[in-house]
Amino acid sequence: MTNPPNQPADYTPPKVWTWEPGNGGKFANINRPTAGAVKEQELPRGKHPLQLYSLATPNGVKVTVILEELLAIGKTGAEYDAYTIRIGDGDQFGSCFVDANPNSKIPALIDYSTDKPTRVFESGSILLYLAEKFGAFIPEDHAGRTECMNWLFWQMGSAPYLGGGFGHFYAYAPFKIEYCIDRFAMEVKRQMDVLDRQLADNEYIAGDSYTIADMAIWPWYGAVVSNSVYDAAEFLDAKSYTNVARWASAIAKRDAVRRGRMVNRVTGPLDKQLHERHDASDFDTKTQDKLEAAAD
Ligand SMILES: N[C@@H](CCC(=O)N[C@@H](CS)C(=O)NCC(=O)O)C(=O)O
Repeated sequence: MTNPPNQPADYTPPKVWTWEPGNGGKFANINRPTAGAVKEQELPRGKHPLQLYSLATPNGVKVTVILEELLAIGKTGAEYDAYTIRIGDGDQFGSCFVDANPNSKIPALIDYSTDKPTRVFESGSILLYLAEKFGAFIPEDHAGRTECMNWLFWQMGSAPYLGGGFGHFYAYAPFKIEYCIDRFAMEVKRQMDVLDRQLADNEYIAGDSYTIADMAIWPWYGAVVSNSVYDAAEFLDAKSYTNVARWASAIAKRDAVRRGRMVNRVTGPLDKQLHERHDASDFDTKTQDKLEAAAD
């Protein structure tokens, strides 16, 4: 293994680490070693009780998918307003966003239907909150619920190795470091194998029914097999995880998933981007825009 010129083998960490702005790779401009707001910034508020502040990253998509799924089964109380938080511009460090999520990361939800507005942050917590609030996508029996929680928490603990570990060093780091890529590729492949074995015997992650465990895991691990994150499907031999591929493609075909993926999306084809969502008809307007654009 060769060392890149700016990473000599004899690097010794100093006694006390200090921040050198710009040392964080692709996202250097938003990374910093402190928490809290850096600017006064209000959050917009729409007409529905549920207000979502997010972006269509894998963590953001989990929430728009459950909201669209809830609406699809007739839970009208799940109507929501979704606003885009542009993390590249530092919106997550605005004062009102930090009040909603002191961790300064999307997604953040505020539920105004409770006596005192309830803030909900961490995508796993939001999935659980909504599943419990509307009594859907979470098994009612204790054993089923426990299995669903097992996988929900599995995702929360595992995905940082895929995103912050593998994805960072494979796709975003300013240079390729074999040691880091090897370490995280091995772990991600192990995780894919865990899922593949589970899905060999189960239609969905936690058993026979589609639950918040699928909604949490699919945007990350489904994206590996469909090659929509890090362009690493070939490198990780993703096609060998045939059960994951079967499950991922079934979920991708769901109408609510198609809609949820569009909300707060600011990259990719324009007809797949819905920056703000306030009503189900916003998707129709989008289709209308697309037809008009095609006719031009
Ligand atoms: N564990 C958190 C992770 C959320 C997260 O990492 N969000 C990213 C986008 S996917 C973010 O907001 N990054 C902005 C930043 O780090 O400043 C969750 O699941 O909600």
